[in-house]
Amino acid sequence: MIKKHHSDIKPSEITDKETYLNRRQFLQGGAALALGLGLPGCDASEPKLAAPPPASSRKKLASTKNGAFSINEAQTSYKDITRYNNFYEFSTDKAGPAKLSKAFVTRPWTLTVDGEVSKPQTFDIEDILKSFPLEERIYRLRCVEAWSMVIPWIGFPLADLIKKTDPTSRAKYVAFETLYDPKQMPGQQTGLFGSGLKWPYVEGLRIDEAMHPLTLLSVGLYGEVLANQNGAPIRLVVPWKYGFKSIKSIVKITLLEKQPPTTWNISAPREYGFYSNVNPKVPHPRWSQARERRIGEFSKRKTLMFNGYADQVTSLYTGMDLKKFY
Ligand SMILES: Nc1nc2c(c(=O)[nH]1)N[C@H]1C(S)=C(S)[C@@H](COP(=O)(O)O)O[C@H]1N2
Ligand SMILES: [Mo]
Repeated sequence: MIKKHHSDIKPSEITDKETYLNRRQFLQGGAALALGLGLPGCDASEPKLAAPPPASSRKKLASTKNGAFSINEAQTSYKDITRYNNFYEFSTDKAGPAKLSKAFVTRPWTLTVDGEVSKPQTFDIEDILKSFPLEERIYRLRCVEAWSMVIPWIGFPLADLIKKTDPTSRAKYVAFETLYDPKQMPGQQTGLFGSGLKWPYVEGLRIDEAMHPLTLLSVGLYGEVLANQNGAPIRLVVPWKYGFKSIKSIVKITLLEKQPPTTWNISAPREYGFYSNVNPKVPHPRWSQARERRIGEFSKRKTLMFNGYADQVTSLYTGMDLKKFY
């Protein structure tokens, strides 16, 4: 199982020697759990990239550029954004999701919003696309593994969707859930021999984080409908938090009074907290978070507090010890 999983990667394709040696050790030891328990998609090796999505599966998606919410940095190429992915439902390899999600069915698709709301609703994805004005926003995405990208997302504020359901005063947290469909998502079939994660993938935010104007539900990027490997048909984008908070292929959003469990926190609570704000001053227990490699660049750059969004989000955490609430 493990062997098969990595058989398409030749040592010569892996630039980082240490990663290769670790991987070999891992394969020899057969320690299936180790892969998943450590890193939310964080494996620094260079993957063997799949062919780009066929032109026939790519659809244009119109949006209005939101300059005020966009950064002015070179965008990561479409090729890298769609071929270097973390989507453990399909594969734990960076190149895997692009190859294994080609036949993923994203229509029909519904997204249910329930819990502490007076108007629980199930939205059809087609209605969502018609009801919410779509914006383009260029955001940084910083993976907990210390790489980053700059992505021109298309989407709309999560707050706009939540407001339609009329949250009650008890709504203090928001829980998110990815589709559970092992027939379509091979990574959900593997149990302990795959990523070791518990399915479905779940994430959570505090209600003020969820309602923050930067928090986006994304349905596209680079002027097109989201590729399956990027979380089609609808995924979250929380730019000041580590990438694993940006849950893909969402089917359910539940407003709650209590803090919900989250996939990576369940998997390794000492390493991944509920908040998971990008913070160069709080190292991961096994590596520094002070620097990152921008995909497509060679040298590393400094990681910015809250991934560069400190002006907008610092006030959400006033009085909180961010070492404790990591
Ligand atoms: N359902 C689900 N969502 C997920 C993941 C995943 O494995 N499953 N990986 C996360 C991680 S670790 C990152 S860095 C981002 C990557 O998003 P991208 O592939 O669109 O760049 O998705 C996040 N959302
Ligand atoms: Mo990540």
